[in-house]
Amino acid sequence: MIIINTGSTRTAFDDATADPSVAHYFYVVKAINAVGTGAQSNEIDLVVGPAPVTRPSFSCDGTDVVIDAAGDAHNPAGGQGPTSQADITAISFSANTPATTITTRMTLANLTSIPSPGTTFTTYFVVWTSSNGKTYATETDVSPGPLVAFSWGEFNTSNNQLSTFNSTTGTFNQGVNGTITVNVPVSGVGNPTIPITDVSGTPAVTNPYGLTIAGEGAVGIGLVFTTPMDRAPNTGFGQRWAVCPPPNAAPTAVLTATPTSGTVPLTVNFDGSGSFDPDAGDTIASYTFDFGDGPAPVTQSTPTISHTYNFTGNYAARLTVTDSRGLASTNTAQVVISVSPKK
Ligand SMILES: [Ca+2]
Ligand SMILES: [Ca+2]
Repeated sequence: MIIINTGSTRTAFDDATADPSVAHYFYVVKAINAVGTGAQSNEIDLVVGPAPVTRPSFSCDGTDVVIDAAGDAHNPAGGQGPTSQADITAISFSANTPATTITTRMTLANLTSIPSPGTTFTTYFVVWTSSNGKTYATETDVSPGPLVAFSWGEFNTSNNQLSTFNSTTGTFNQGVNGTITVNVPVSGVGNPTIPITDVSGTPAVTNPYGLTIAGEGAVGIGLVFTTPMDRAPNTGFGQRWAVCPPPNAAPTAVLTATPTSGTVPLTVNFDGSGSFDPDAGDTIASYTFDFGDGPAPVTQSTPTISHTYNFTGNYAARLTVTDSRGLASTNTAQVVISVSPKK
């Protein structure tokens, strides 16, 4: 079938009509001009895969708040050879209990102290904005030996360098999926509350990302390449941490109707305002009324509605509700409306 005639010169097409339950789509294209229609192209088979998983905007445990593909690091010196020592795949945040130390953890595709050819050292940054609005980073400088130095401080995003510098402790764990951890005192980054329970509040970590940057010469006095070897994620930022909202209990739907019986046509006023949610801070966001006599259910944000029954019979009118975090009631409130023939 023809799914689109673009009507103009186009070299790309986004097929928004694809059904995810269909495993294969086969496409051909034909060019059309004033002279006529050309022969069709070769056929291509596009395999439909699962939809990408949508990650929530925040994380409670801080594990892999940033994820990034392996195989996307490059050597700014132009040398041939491994770049996997600078290839970020994930970044996590954690804290001790009670929270006095934040630990950043960067995972690398294949971590080693041997820099990529043409460079002499590699610097690993984990960057984030704290609850005080300031941008901080941990920095790990690695050169062969291994010589490893851990530090943290405020971070200048215009030159990708720490603007305040504090030495600290950390770990350097080489190998496939190797990790670098760096410890930061909570008191040094504005004493954020860890965790917060308000998903709209400002947590300890907002806009996290990672950078790996190569250098030439000695660490600290050598040349630093301006183009990172890798950024994770490639654009944008990872999840906020640590946001741990309390468990969400379902709301309870309660329905009343006035009157509940009468002669046709019978107009009934329904009221769901007795519905409630047990969680502090949660409200009832929507009310779905099903009048039981055929029309589609009505969903609205207000608790009252009237409906006219035009035929005799007994109708089960039902109400379900949804709370402000999107959770539906597990019960269905029901009132039976008895509509009798006109006298
Ligand atoms: Ca990467
Ligand atoms: Ca709730």
